[in-house]
Amino acid sequence: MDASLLAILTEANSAMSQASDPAALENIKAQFLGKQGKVTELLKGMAALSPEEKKTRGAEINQLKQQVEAVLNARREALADAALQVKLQAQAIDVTKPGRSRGVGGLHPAMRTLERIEEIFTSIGFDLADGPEIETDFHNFTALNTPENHPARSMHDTFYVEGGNLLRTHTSPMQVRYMQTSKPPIRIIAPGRVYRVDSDATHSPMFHQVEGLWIDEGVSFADLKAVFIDFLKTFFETDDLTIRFRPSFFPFTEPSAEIDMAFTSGPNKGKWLEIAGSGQVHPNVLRHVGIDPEKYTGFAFGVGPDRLTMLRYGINDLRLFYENDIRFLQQFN
Ligand code: 2U9
Repeated sequence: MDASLLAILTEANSAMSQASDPAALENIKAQFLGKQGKVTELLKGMAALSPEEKKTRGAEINQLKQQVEAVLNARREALADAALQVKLQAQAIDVTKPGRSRGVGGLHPAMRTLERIEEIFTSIGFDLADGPEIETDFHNFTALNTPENHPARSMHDTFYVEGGNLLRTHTSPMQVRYMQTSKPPIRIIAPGRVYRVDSDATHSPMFHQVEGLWIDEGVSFADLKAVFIDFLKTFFETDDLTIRFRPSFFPFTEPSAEIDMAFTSGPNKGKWLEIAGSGQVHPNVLRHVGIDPEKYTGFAFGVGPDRLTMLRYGINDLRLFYENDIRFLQQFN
């Protein structure tokens, strides 16, 4: 190759290596290999040469053309490679990073309390009772010695559904059903949802109850006190409680008592809180399910677990239970 051809090659090489993207490179290619490019013009200029000269000059220009093409292809590859590297860098995934956590759900505080109460009572030999939330009048009221004209039966207090049935107003009908199909000794705990026509700042139309029942020969009010006081101490994980049984009235128990509890230390020291109802099962209730009240006696109690949950966790507003605000719920995980 003579000096003028080598100069073209050097010029192409330097221009192409300075092209910073494929479009610029294609422009430069046109300057050398395009229709009016420098190499093309050289080829056109051969027309005037003799056959002998065409042979040697043609070979030289072809060599130049091949070398310019080689430089072009090398630069094309380099640019494509650089572009790929940029893209890969942008899409890079650090596989050593920990995965994105999905977050672990937790039990609602009301359910935690229900499960805790169930655990405490099953650990001392109580069985779990279950039953429907839509109940008959017999299982919800009549069997529980509730008079026909009792206000609890009114439309203002009870949700009635088609066919004369109702949404259970307490968990007692589960125990009625259990007693209908089992013989004493009966030791059961009945947790679940109950419904009442009641809705304001401190009442929800649906709330939870847990009731307990122990029927056997010679079961007395003293047994009720022993079992329930022991339950409260286990539940609150302290012996530091005072408890009083305050005389009351329920159609299904006689005698009946409400159970109040006071903390003997801490911010609530000395304050009485009503936490349960209880009593000796009324003889009429036993008769309704075919158990002889001359032979068997028993006690029953009912607690509102939502109340216990509020006490245990220091929650001051019942409505927090039903708003399902994740910031509230996450505190119990
Ligand atoms: C049978 C016989 C008797 C369960 C009882 C109470 C008293 C009571 C309330 C406590 C808080 C309801 O959720 S609450 O508002 N319960 O006062 N419950 S005795 O008596 C029974 C249950 C079943 C067969």
